[in-house]
Amino acid sequence: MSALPAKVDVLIVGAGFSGLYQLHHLRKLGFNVKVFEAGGGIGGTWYWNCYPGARVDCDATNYQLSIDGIWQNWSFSEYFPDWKELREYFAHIDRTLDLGRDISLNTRVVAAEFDGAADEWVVRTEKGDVVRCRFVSFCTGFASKPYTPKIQGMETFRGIIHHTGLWPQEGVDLRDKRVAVIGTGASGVQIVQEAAAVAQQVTIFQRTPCTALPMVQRKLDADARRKLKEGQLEVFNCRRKTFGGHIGSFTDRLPSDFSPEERKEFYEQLYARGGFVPLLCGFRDVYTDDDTNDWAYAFWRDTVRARINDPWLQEKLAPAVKPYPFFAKRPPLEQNYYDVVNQSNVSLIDVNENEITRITHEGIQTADGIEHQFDIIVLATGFDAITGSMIQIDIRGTEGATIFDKWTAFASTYLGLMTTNFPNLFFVYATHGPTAFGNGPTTAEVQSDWVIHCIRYMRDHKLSRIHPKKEAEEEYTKLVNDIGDKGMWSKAKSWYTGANIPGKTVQHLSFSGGLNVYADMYRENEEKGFEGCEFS
Ligand code: N01
Repeated sequence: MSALPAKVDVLIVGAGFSGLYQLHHLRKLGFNVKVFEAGGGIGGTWYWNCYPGARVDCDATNYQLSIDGIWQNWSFSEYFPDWKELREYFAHIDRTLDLGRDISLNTRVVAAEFDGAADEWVVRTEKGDVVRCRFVSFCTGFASKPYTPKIQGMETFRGIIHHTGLWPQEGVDLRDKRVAVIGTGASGVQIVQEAAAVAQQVTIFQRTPCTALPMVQRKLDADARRKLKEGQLEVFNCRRKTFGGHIGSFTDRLPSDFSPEERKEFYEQLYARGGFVPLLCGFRDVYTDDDTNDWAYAFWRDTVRARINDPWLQEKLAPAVKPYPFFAKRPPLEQNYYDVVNQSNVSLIDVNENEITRITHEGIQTADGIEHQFDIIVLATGFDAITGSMIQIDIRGTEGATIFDKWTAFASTYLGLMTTNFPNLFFVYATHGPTAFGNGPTTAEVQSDWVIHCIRYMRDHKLSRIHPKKEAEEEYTKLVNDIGDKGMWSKAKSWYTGANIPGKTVQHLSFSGGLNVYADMYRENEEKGFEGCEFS
């Protein structure tokens, strides 16, 4: 681990895709850069989320950085790689670019305060180290603050209890254990699939059914890898021009272009391709038209129900009445979730009918008075997403107020990259970026490019402070909210809007107009000399 310096040009917080990309490019430009990473390894989310079954829901060709020298010498073995292989990929990046010498692991940033007299940030770590920097860039991701619901008695449980986002690095053996999984988002679905194969018993505690789509996992043999490699540059060139930052975008097709039979056949083909992109992009108006959305849900529901034996379970997992607009919550990708629920060692408790009243020494007690005994309780309960990653840090700007004070009631940003009263502070893959709707590496690159170019511009023009104008921030924030209101996301309670966290303001936290539109907008901004910002 590197010794901490007293002063650097740029301090990056977080060693995931964004942090590594910025470190590499800023270092190449001659800046003195350090990365502080809270985890004991690099990889961001793939360091923390090492629970059994954790794997990415974007395909391997899109889920990588476009840095020259990295992609040419790397091939994934599966189309949707798991956390272990993703960690190997990050180790490859580290080795190839020799990044480690500028990364301090186990170094959690807890506070940052702007020193207006020096135009510098004073950053503090949990261990009490203090570092000064001209620029601070938060690459803390959208999911670095796990959410654990307050359940009475949690501390009294004598077995093993962990949140999926804080899974022990040494792992937890699920074999022959009685396992409870609370939560049925992507994390819950993934761990249930693994546990069902080896555990004595798995009990799913479900509050809202997810609408999981088939992953259609594929092993990539030498031939498949060669073909993907041949098309890789094309993927990098095209993905920034798509809505979600991955290949596959909305078409102009409408359901009315098809007869009912053709429409079903068309959707069956898309469904069979796997992943959420084909189905999401099948009809242009699935996000905006109620009839299209209802039809898409009904297709999904009937397809899933056909795999589930028990009628009660069918209704729990794929209800007759659409629980929320299809795609208004991010659909997990499943490999055999709707099959393993038929197994005799898997059961489901609907916490709406039979709520969790407390955690006991032995397990979980429900409202019907039954104490369900477990060896392991998995909290797959999600994250205080997007804003949470930054507002958990005591970041104080020119007025002395914190980011928490500023964003708690109403988040406002300029281009999802900066916010007023916090000069020389950048954030990416975070508040008001294309975050929830954008492929991670693409979003990281697109937004980081603006940050890198801005820092270079300031050096070239001998500027020491950048600050977004209030009117520019108001205008961009209005845009985020106006576009967000046109979609269906507010009709579901999810991390997209903060509705998954009790007491959190429900608002649009991501730019939902598409990564392509976002990229055009910020490019224009850059070409106009970072219009919307004041420099000194
Ligand atoms: O979290 P989630 P996640 N009692 O918020 C339930 C990415 N990711 O970690 O829906 C009972 O989706 C909650 O119920 P409800 C991916 O982008 C990706 O699974 O609020 N249940 C919900 O079912 C994903 O979208 C992968 O009613 C409670 C669940 O917990 C994002 O991270 C893998 C509860 C939380 O689901 C988050 O996914 C993993 C309570 N008190 C994650 N409180 C990949 O595949 C909450 N819940 C890449």
